[in-house]
Amino acid sequence: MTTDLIFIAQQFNFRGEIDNIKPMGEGFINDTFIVSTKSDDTPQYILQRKNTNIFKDVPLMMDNIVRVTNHLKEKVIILGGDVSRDVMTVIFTKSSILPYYINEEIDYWTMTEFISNSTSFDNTKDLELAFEGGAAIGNFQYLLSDFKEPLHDILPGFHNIRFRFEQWDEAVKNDIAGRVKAHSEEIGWVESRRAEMMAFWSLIENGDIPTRVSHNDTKINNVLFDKTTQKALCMIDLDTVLSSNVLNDFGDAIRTYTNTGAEDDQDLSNVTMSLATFEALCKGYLSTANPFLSQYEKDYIAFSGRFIVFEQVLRFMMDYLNGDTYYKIKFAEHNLVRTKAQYALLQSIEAQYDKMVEIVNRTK
Ligand code: ADP
Ligand code: GN1
Ligand code: MG
Repeated sequence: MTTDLIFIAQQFNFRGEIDNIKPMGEGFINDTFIVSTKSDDTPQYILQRKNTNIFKDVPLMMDNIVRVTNHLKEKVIILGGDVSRDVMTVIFTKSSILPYYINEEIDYWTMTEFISNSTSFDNTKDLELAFEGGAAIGNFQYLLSDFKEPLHDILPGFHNIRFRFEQWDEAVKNDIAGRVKAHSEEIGWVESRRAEMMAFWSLIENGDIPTRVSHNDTKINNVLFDKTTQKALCMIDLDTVLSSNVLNDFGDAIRTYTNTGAEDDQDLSNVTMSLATFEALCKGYLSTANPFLSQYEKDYIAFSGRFIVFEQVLRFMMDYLNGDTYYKIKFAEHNLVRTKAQYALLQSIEAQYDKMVEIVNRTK
């Protein structure tokens, strides 16, 4: 395994000599490794095997990422920032100058520069971090708000709830894993919210909420922070950058920043939405996003949390009904546990929704 990883890493045009390669991160989709180099003067690198079950066209995905990071770099230079730390840097292969390498097993590998002295968090109770993370999401969207080139739609229907309900209906009908009968309660959680979610979705379909470049996977460990100052540096994990809508990003931040428990907490009494964290996140986000957001977008900022957490309940439960084929699981009922924990979060958000709206109105 190690020999393979070294061989694969060596296909890329990085600086320095490899010292070691170790697994890294908690992602559910890709396999991530950190490549350390022998000298302190050369950077470390992130090597990833992309999940081709999910990302069916890695070359198109990497084309999106290269174009978006180039655009971000131009902006960072204009604004006098640090291009090596305020945006992710893609490393190309030595021989073909491609942003991916395909090995004999037809796995797709990519490399980026490890941003020096950076760290990420899997959850936060720290209000400063929530503010910083929110500001990083808004800034990412702001810097890309003038990116007008079409992006490849590499994940058709990713946050499209009409599409997700079509997949859901298939999953319930086919009942591949034979789990439908025993789980009518969880299925009911999704069904009872179908109408309100489709009503929200009509605002996207009729263009009231505009299409923009967004990240689409803004969970808290996809923001990098400076290890020393704890200031946010940039957004990473750009696989899901799409022309979509910015509410997906704020909604996923609500989902992951404000949860007082874990995404897969077995003790549901741990899982609530922290209103204080929501307020800090909202202030941070609007500090950078206010200038470009439309009134309609601002009006739905609080609802975006309900939308994305609902979608995640649906996606985890659907994967459970499908026999656990999408998300990596650590034990047999993991997707069911995740579904219940996300549903507890959804209920907590619903119960505090009026207060969330008040906070947005005070802040925007
Ligand atoms: P996954 O798709 O598995 O979530 P990520 O791209 O988010 O993979 O990487 C996993 C973790 O590795 C991140 O949460 C972060 O801690 C770290 N990481 C990834 N890319 C970088 C980078 N360019 N610089 C520093 N750390 C990184
Ligand atoms: C996946 O790749 P990762 O772990 O950051 C998923 C997200 C889900 C998230 C749930 C491409 O994110 O959409 O919200 O898990 N990514 C993809 O934790 O499906
Ligand atoms: Mg990630």
